[in-house]
Amino acid sequence: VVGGVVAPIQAHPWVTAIYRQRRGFLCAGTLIAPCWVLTAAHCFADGDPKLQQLSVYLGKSALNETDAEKEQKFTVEQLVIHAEYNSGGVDYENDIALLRIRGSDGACAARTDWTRTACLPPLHTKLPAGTRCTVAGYGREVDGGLYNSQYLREAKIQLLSQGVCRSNYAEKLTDNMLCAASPDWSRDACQGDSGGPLVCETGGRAYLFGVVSWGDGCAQRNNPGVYTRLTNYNGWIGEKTGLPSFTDG
Ligand code: 4AZ
Repeated sequence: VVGGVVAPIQAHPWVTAIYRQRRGFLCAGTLIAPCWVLTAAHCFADGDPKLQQLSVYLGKSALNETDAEKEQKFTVEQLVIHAEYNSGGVDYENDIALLRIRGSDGACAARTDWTRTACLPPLHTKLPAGTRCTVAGYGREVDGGLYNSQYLREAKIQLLSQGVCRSNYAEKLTDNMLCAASPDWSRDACQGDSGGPLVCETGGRAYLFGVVSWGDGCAQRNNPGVYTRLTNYNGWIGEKTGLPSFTDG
């Protein structure tokens, strides 16, 4: 996150850190049900990883520190990458994937002070441009930086209209994507934040509206951050998880 501030995991208790054996931190994700983490399909773009190579952590405020009291660790039982990822010749189209997680005791995530599920928006929710949102992640603090942030960070940004975003990105932007930026272009998601949450407030409650997906650089004028538009995927998430609550709103 560029232009953000350090945030304790309690402030974003659904944030998930996904690691790949021997490569270290891979991507962020968001816990949407005790057994299910939502992330970006492009995290797995360089070939399907062996599931045994993945590990998933909840309750992590710092990437390179272990706090056993707060953390929960999981293996991945199932990886579901959207079948139409990158379809129609459009990069990052349907940039969404699900991980089914399992603890060493066979259980899924337990709710604690540091871990809870994020809510998906009610069906047919539409948010106006200017809606206030927060992006969180462990990614780069500067555009082109070499290292991820040691600590989880957050930045307040706002939704852009699809028309304005299209004037920036033209055909690269589809209706399955949404754009957000800060009015002065100083705050944005960046490399390493992929898969993490964009949470926006509507009706006095916060919902998961986006998955960090792509953008032209980070915090560059007229290059907003682009997110997978989750309101288009209630049906897909319901179908893949078998949890009817997502489809029924
Ligand atoms: C990336 O490389 C990436 N500014 C993620 C988000 C953004 C740019 C790049 C948005 O994963």
